Amino acid sequence: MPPGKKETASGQNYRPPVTAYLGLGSNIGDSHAYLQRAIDLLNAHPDIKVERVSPSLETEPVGYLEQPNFLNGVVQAATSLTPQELLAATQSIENKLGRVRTIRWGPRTIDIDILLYGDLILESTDLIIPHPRMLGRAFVLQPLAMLAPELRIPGCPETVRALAQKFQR
Ligand code: X6L
Ligand code: MG
Ligand code: MG
Repeated sequence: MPPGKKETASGQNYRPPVTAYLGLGSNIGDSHAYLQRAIDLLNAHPDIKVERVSPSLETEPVGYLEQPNFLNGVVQAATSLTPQELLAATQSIENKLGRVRTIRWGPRTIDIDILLYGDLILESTDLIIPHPRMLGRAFVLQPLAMLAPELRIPGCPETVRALAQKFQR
């Protein structure tokens, strides 16, 4: 039986929901509206239940600097999807909301990143969990700390609150 799958007393297989954290970012158009539409589309998926949403924070661009400020937020969701299925779902929502990939690290209507998937560590070619850039990024850690300050990232001894505090000034 694949990891995560369970068998019930009646012999049926099912996948117990996992708590996942998703990072949202937008810096084109009405970013508040894009974040909200992404949250609504995530929750409309039959196998994703949005449980909590962080405040949205305006953040300065990182990586590629000549672009507008971002609006960033984090969503806590319960999902019975596998990580790969969740990635397909988030990419489909990005496409639905007009995401076009031109400049690397450039402006986007919406970006949905899988930050955490339970306590899973996954390093496949197209999907790395925990998200490889999340530990050093205030635009991820600050909204995540507002949702789950006591959370620990797999492989990292500090709480999310402690990691986020390094960016307070
Ligand atoms: C050196 C090399 C220093 C690369 C930084 C950092 C690259 C972050 C990409 C980097 C580097 C990224 C957002 C953003 C992006 C966002 C804000 C990325 C991907 N996404 N800035 N920059 N919010 N504020 O969501 O995260 S591009
Ligand atoms: Mg991103
Ligand atoms: Mg992304």
